[in-house]
Formats: sequence, C-alpha cells, structure tokens
Amino acid sequence: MIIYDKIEAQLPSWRDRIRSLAKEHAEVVVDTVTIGEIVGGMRDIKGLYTDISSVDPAEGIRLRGLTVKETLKALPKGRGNKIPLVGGLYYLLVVGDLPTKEQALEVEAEWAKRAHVPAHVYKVLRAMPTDAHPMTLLSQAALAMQNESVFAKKYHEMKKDQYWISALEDSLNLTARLPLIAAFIYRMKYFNETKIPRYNPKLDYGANFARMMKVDDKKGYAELMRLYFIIHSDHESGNASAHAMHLAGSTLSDAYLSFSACLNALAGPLHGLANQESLGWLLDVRKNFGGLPTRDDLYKYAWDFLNSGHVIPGYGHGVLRVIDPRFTAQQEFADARFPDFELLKLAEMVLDVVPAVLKEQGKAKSPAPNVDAISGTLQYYYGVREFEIYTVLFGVGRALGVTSNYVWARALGQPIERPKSLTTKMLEELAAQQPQPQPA
Ligand code: CMX
Repeated sequence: MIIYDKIEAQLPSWRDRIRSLAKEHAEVVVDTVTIGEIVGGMRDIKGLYTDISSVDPAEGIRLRGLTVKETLKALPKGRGNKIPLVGGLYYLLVVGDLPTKEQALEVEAEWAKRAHVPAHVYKVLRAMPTDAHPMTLLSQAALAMQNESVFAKKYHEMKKDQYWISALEDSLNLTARLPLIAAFIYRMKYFNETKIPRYNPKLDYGANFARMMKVDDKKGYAELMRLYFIIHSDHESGNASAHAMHLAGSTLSDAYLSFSACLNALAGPLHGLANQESLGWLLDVRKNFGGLPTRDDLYKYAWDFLNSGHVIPGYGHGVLRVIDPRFTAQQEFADARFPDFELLKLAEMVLDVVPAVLKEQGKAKSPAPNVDAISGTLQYYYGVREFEIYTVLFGVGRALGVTSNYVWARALGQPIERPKSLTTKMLEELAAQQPQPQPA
C-alpha cells in the first residue's frame, strides 16, 4: 500500500534526526518555564514536537507547511469539484508530500475497502440512552471497535520499530469507518433510523458522507464536508483533543482507545463543543430580536452576556491572535454560495461587533473568531440543524490529523509522556527566592 511504502522510505532519516536531537543535543535549552505558564494551563510552553502541522499565532495553521489557502489550492480535486479530495489531505498529513490525483484516489479507494463497521458497534449505539450526547455515542463507538485493534492484537509479537505499521492499519480502518458511524448516530438519534446506505466505492469520502447523512443538497453538502474535514483535521499537537490522543497513545494504547480520549477532550465547551454552543448563541440572538438585530442591539446583548459571566463561544483562542483562517475559509465558502442566508448575515454581524466588545472588556488575549464561530451556520444552511451533532463532525475531521500524529509518534518511538508536577508550596518557595520588587 502506497502510504506504507512512502513512510517506510522516509523513516531512517527521521529516526536519525530524532536520535541526534535526543543524544547529541539533549542539553540545548529551548525555553524557560515561568510560574505563570505552570499555573496558566501550560500555555505557550514548548514541550511537544510534531511535523504534521504547526500553528503560528499571527498566521494560523500550516498543514505540512501549507497554509489553509495553499492546502485548498494545492490538493487534487475530484471531477467538477472546487474543494479537494479528503483522501489527498490524509496522504499529505501522513506521508508529508503533496499527492498526485492518483495517490489521493488511492487513499480514497483504501477507505472504501475498509468502510465496514462491525454489527456490534451499531448494537452498542442503539442500546445507549436516547438522551446520550452524540459525542458520548461517538466515543463509545470508538471504544466498541477496540476489540478489532491490530496493534493491540500484535503487541506482544511486534518489535518497537514495527509499531507504526499496525498503528497505520488501525488508523486507516478507524478513519474509513468514522463517516459511517457519525452518519448512523445522526440518522438514529434524530430520525429513528437503524440503517444507513452502504459506502459507495464510486464516491469519495465527502460525497459518501453527504449521501449517508441524507442531506437534500448532496452535491453542495459534499463540497462543504470536504472543506470541513480538511480544515478541522489538525491544529498542531498541543490542543486538548490532539494532546489527549497523544498522551493516551504514548502509553501504547491503541488508536481506538486513544481516539476515544481525543473525543472526550473535544467534547468540552471550551474546545470542540464550541461549534454547537456558537450556533446556539446565534439562534438565541435571532430569537431574542425576532430576526437580525441592529448593530447597537447586538453590542449591548454581547456585553450583557459577558457580564452574566459566560464566554462568547467561537471567539478567542489559546494560541491564535488573528482571525482563524479556518473561519475565513468557511466564510468564503458560504459567501460564494448563499450570501443572503440570514444566519450567515448574523454570523458576519457578530464578527463585526463581538471582537470590539471583547477588546473593550480587555480579558481575552484574542478577540478574533476561531473555527467554531461559523461552522454551525454552514451546517444549518444545508439542513443539518440538530446542532448537538456538530462536534461529532469535528471529531471525524480531527481523526485525520490525530491518527497521522499517532502513526508518526509510534514510528519515531516517542516515549510515554510524563511531565513533572510541583506542589503549590514548592512554587511559593521558588517565588520567594527571586529578588522582590523594591518600593519606588
Ligand atoms: N468570551 C469571554 N471571555 C473570554 C473569551 C470569550 N470568547 N475568550 C477568552 N475569554 C476570557 C477567558 O475566559 C479568561 O478569563 P478569566 O481570566 O476570567 O479566566 C481570559 O479571557 C483570558 O483568556 P485567554 O488567555 O485569552 O484564553 P485561554 O487561552 O485561556 O482560552 C479559549 C482560550 C478558546 C478557551 C477561550 O478563548 C474561550 O473560552 N473561548 C470561547 C470558547 C471557544 O470558542 N472555544 C473553541 C476554541 C477553538 C477550538 O478549540 O475548537
């Protein structure tokens, strides 16, 4: 299989580079850690490495060195499509090079071959309480598939430098199955259906997903979902969902167990759940004003909301300090297709007003929108209005990035993660040893 061959060929040089860093340059100081960083959620501490993607605060994500715009331009597209094939994105993330169209289609074909969900997974999902959140169901489904992990089965017979092969095998199976599972959760939970259409090998990942979701405008929705999966795939490895996957994987938990950990972190309102929260917030605004508010009304509404002690979902970021290019990619997609959609106009009015309010409040380090501020609006346009499903869609996309990281972490023998913690007293003692500021 092409992905195996391409990774295998690169491994000797990557392993040499890591070995050299670990042995010859182990004492090189990268950064110093402050008490502020320790008590502030480790923000900005450089403590991980990955070559799959990186985030520049002033620019946004680069996937294997490419910005969102460059990625969307450079990846191969299916016939008649404006948005690239998701298979090509996966090739780019896992292999590290831009694929040809044939290589992108080879990944698509690999997914089609593997897109079978074991019957017991659907049974588990059907047995769950009807009020279980879709993210709970998705995480449950990932766990239910763990019995099939090739990595777990072969663990005792594999040598360490072979781990990545089984990790890749599990990752391909997992990513192939996720669209079916996500669509099944949607159709089961909101339409009481117990079956979804089979994966059609003649269609790509995005088109299959649109078909399985049974969205009316399948062609438009397939384009949206290609874009959606691509831009949600990765955001370097320090974000909560990617880091949860990385941490669990570092104990040699297989891809299914590790991905469940990833989803459990993604399901929090400060992370992936912000996409459902954000759409809910827009709908509340619309309901409150019986339609689009005036700019002044929205300004006051946002201030009242902040004063009630809540965060405005979809705004702010742990690393980014500019408008998230993933936001812009979605905005441009919507502006080109349905500029007059009322919720889009509202989302754009919020873009105009909320950053100013957050700036005036002066707390958030970034007042700009992130990926979640608009993604629900696009789903809503295509008729996917049950917004608790939105984070599940994020999860399907995020799997592409975190499994790529997972494969490479095993290929490079990344060790079990174990940062050191200190007690509050230790920190206070360290602080007391510093020169105290003198009164003026
Ligand atoms: N609305 C109100 N207050 C906000 C805010 C927002 N959108 N964003 C940040 N703040 C507040 C923080 O709550 C914090 O307040 P306290 O000092 O009272 O604790 C203060 O501003 C400083 O926070 P920060 O350093 O700017 O941001 P963090 O790195 O701590 O947190 C994030 C980042 C994303 C959790 C935060 O901006 C937030 O809560 N945003 C809203 C939720 C959201 O959109 N999350 C999705 C992020 C993208 C993703 O992961 O999918």
